[in-house]
Amino acid sequence: MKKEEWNKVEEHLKTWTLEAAQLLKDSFENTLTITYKSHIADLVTDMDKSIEKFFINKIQNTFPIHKVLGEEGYGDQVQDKSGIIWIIDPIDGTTNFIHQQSNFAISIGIYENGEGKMGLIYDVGGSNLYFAKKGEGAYLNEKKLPCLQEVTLSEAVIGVNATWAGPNRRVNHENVQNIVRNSRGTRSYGSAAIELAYVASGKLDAYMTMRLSPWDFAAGLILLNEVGGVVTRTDGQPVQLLEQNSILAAKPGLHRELVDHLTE
Ligand code: 2AM
Ligand code: CA
Ligand code: CA
Ligand code: CA
Repeated sequence: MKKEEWNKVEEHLKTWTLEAAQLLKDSFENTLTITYKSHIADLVTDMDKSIEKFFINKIQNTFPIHKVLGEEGYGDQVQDKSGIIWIIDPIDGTTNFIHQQSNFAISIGIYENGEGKMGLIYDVGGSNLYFAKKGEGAYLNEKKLPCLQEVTLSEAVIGVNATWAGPNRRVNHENVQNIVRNSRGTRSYGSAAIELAYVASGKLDAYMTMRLSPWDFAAGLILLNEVGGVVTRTDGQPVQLLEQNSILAAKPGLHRELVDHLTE
């Protein structure tokens, strides 16, 4: 797609996001309808569904040939990476949205033939817009984000979910405990998109998590790419865009150190 067309996408993407964010803020006044998906900690509200439909409706009317892959399943059955695909998480951090009304985000990554072109993460409660365009850098609101500098584990603050610290079937938890002990500190925010945006903006030095879906990481990958962040699976292998992946996002140098610990 040509540059002018991408400019049009950017303009709409930002306008629609601010409209959707207002709908989310307005919903705090109303009673949410909450249901379970796969288990009791996997929640979905009527707002997750209506915000996804809001974006799909706008995209289909404005860019009819673009495809949409959304968490709540109202988009297209995307089988391959061809063409332009909007990968949408209408609310990332639904538990936070329900319990705290903060630390939840709208996350949208736009890919062309599998290549990340535009990523947006909007921290609705904090009114912070993280935005990146391939080759043009990443921004937090109006401020351009600097390239990430190398850091060692002993100086690093790492985003990690507490379930990792005990026995689990995915990683050797003793390796995770070594990382936790040898780091400066750990944090857990409950929104993968915000945690990836925090790595891109330097608030976290790394973020690692066991299993994310495309809509959780699609935007974050594009942001991190623009600031020199390294993102792989926790074993160091490349992330597959349309699959579930473990995710390890980190500053250069630290990423290598973390993979070494995790694969020990
Ligand atoms: P979600 O809120 O969009 O579902 C913390 O739960 C983080 O992990 C959130 O970013 C959440 O995204 C994501 N996540 C991914 N799969 C999940 C699942 N099955 N249950 C709960 N959270 C999940
Ligand atoms: Ca969910
Ligand atoms: Ca999510
Ligand atoms: Ca979601």
